[in-house]
Amino acid sequence: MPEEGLFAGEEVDVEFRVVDTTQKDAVEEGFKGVGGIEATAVMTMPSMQGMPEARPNVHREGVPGDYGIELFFPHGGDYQIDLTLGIPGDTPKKITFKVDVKDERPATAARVQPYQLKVVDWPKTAKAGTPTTLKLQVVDSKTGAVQTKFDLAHEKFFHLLIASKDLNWFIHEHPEMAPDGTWSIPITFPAGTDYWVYGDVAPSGKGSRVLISSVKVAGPKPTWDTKLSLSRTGIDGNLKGLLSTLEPIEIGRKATIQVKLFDAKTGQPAGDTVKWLGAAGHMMIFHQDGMTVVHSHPAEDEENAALVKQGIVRFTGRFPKAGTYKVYAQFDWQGAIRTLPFAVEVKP
Ligand SMILES: [Cu+2]
Repeated sequence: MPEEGLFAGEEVDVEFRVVDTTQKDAVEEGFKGVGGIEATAVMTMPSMQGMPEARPNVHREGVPGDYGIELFFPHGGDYQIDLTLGIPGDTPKKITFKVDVKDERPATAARVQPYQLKVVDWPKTAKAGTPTTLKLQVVDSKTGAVQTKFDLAHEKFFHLLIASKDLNWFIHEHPEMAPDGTWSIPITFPAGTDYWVYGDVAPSGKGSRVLISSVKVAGPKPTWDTKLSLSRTGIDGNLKGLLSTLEPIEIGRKATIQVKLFDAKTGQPAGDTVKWLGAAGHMMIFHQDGMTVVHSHPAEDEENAALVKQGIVRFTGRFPKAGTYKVYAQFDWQGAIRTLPFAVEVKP
């Protein structure tokens, strides 16, 4: 492992050695390295249910017995790597490693990610209030090839999130892909401003990640409040939510974020939300700079299922750095998707 540890947003080679404990090495101290192994690796995040697995490449190093796994961590947290070792003349062996990954290093923010989200054919004349088509491609940064194979995450291949740069306007859509890898969706932007475009995708075998791009739209300025004001109450239609954290938020630590739902008309707890896209709720957390995004879902266990029936939905989130975060929580309630906006501050 690199001495300084593992960080999100960087490609890293983690090495491992396989030895035969029945044979001493002739030259060096220790046991003899086992060469010629066919190894496969699967990387998952046990705390992020529903996240597609990554199948990182494993290669042989120069010394028999030494191997390297090519890893990329989309964000910080606890990862699990399951190795299956095909050993010549022996039965396959399974080995599990757990690794702790720190959040992105600020200095590497400009580093090229393995994949990029590209807006294609964006009309310079794109205007608020006029229907337009947003076209996107996921491009392999090294080869420039357009990615056409994706893994499903929460029932969709592509979760498109768009937010105004002030973060106070937000949509969550699912575009369609043409065979050449171009994703498109008809959209009418509400105001003339800059928008962040986020693609939450899992290129096949590479795991989930949020890729970021942006578009500029002409036209009249936003009519909504463009100030990012703190708020722990969110409302959409008659669904009202109160946001709280079960423990003080610590930068880079897992935090349980609770949303208590109410019917705003009756004041009664809203325990009648139903699953949408395979989860009791979806939560998108955006740092004020727009560049750090966390997509979170409630854990699928009996305790949470019982809480949901009382109108209490608990998400696990992570706040990688200090600042104000805009939070959107989405629920399927009484026949419509409700989007509740919140904003919380995370102190240094
Ligand atoms: Cu989605």
